[in-house]
Amino acid sequence: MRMFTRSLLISAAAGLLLVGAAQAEVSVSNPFSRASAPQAKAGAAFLTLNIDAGADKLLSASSPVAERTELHTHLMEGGIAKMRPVEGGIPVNAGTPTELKPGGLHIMLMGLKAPLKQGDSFPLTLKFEKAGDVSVTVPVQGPGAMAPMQGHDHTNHGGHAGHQH
Ligand SMILES: [Cu+2]
Repeated sequence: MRMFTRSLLISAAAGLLLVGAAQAEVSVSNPFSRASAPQAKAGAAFLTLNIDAGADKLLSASSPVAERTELHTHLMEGGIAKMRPVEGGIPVNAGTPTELKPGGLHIMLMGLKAPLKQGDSFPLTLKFEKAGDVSVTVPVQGPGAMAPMQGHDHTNHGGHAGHQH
């Protein structure tokens, strides 16, 4: 009887742990990429990461469209923006969206197997420290796109900088 109670307690505790782990959910929103030039061997993917509780870390990413994928950030060096691999992953904390966007953090697609074409989309798998693998579909927008397509936004068409209505 004693033994029974004890094992019951242990499985109840294990069950709680499982529920606790499942509660922190990472969500990926607004993924987008940009069309690449025909000879370009690299592209980038941008997205927003959220977690509903606790913290996690984006460790790496992979996509069938690229031979290699790296997590990059931009740093200013002598007035010039340079890309650098992120050391130790990209943190995701509850309450603060982690934005990967042009000019900042991004997922670098290296060794593109074919040019990224506007209107196409490709799969991207993100590997998190706790959440494991999360797969998203990344739509390809125009070469100068700065944000995911909103559908009703006619003020910021990719590549039309300087065009005034
Ligand atoms: Cu980069």
